[in-house]
Amino acid sequence: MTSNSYITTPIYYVNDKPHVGHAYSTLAADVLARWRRLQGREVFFLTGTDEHGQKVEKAAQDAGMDPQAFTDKVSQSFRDLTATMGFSNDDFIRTTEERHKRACQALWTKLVEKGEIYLGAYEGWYAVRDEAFYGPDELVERDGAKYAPSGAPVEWVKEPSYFFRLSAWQDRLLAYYDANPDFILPASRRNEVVAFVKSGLSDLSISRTSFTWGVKVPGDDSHVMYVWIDALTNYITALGYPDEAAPNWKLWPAEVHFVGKDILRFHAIYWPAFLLAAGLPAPQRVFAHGWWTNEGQKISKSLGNVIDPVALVEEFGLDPLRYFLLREVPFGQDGDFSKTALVNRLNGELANALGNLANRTLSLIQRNAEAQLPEATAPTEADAALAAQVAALPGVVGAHLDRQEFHLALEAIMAAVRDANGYITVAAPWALKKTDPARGLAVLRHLHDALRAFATVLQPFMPGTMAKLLDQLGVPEVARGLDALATPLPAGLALPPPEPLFRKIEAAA
Ligand code: ME8
Repeated sequence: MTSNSYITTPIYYVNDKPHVGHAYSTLAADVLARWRRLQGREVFFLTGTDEHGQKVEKAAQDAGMDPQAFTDKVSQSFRDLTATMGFSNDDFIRTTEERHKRACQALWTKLVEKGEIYLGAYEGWYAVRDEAFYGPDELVERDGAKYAPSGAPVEWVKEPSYFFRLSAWQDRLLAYYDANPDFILPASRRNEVVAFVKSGLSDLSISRTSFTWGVKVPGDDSHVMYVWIDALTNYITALGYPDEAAPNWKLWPAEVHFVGKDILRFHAIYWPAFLLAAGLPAPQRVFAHGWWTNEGQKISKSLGNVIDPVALVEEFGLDPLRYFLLREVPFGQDGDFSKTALVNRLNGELANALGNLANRTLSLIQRNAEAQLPEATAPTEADAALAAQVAALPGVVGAHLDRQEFHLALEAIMAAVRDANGYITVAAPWALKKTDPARGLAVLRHLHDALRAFATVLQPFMPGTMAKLLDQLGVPEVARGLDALATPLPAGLALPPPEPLFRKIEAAA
């Protein structure tokens, strides 16, 4: 893996305000981006909004607004969410920006030059809600009407269209998947994509003439580009494409495109095909995560059960929400959102296990060690066992995050926190002040070292709360990277009195 890391989220349609599913995709990307920075890598982390196409044009019409004014407004609500969720994106792209139109037209022109695009006519099914074409054998029939597999209604479309020679890319895509076994994760999703490509690819309609809200096709103003070729191009626009001398271009190809499972086909089939056809490298990985349901039900506007991430942050706090979303469900699988489960994680793992461990240790340092970090002394067997587990943690967490196994990374951290709680219970430093004060201080030092490591590796998940914990532990800002863990803090360091890190919630609201 290169030392640069480019990490992206889907760009979200501005047809409606953001919900917890959108926050989830960007959260995963944020945690990986923060981890890479903690490793000292150069990172570029991108999110943004997808603003063209029929679906957005229709949403603007329904709102009685001009599409540009409408997209300005809704895009802002996604930008506001990045602040609410503490996202550390380096850029926020909008597909209505000039830089993006320029990139789309450049990519298109390149594909024309390479002989990959031809003019024809499209006749077939289209689902505006998915902004996707479907073959007749993919549709399901209900009450005499036809629907896409996603449940979206379809309409018959017949119009002139430019096509991308996708069918010619079938074997080269399969060869690419073969040569890059981790290009699509999780593996179950990879198998689905491979099977789909093996079943045969048709050429892809990549322009529309029946509406105008899109990027114009170079040299043919009667066509706008299909919203997916426009949307996918955002990932290279943001790095400066077509200016390959742009300072950020060196970050291509992306380390990971995070996407929901609903849009994997576009990212794992169309996108590498467009790129390879244009002579550009394909991304290193596309990770398709699962979908959240709400207390067992599909999240949908018509059911009125859309989960507002802003309300959750207000109710439970930002970091508990960030922790819960990545802890509760194996990343890649579907999950059910329940407030009871969130409260259980918050109370059990954050407030009790981690929060109490920090509070007990730091309070005892105030009382028994004159508020100063005790010296490191020769370890007992129990001390050495804890220290070894703690020392291994960055490597273990890093290996999981390299494969986007956020839940396993958090499980490994929590296992170490549980063991540290076992250690404090057995060592009982509160009882040692009178019987063996030197041992009491040594125990507190080992616990402090462990807490420092926990707080360091948890920063990407809970940046605000872990900054507070690192302050309480006396760790200077310059010593909060992974490398710094190798250098012990000096004995005698003055520590401030601790404050509770997490607020316990009595019962689910
Ligand atoms: O598809 N659970 O945008 P979109 C988890 N513009 N994730 C969810 C979710 C749920 N219930 N609902 C939505 C688009 N998501 C295109 C993308 S990219 C070049 C263009 C997340 O606004 C998930 O990541 O419909 C999904 O892929 C994305 O939101 C779809 O957002």
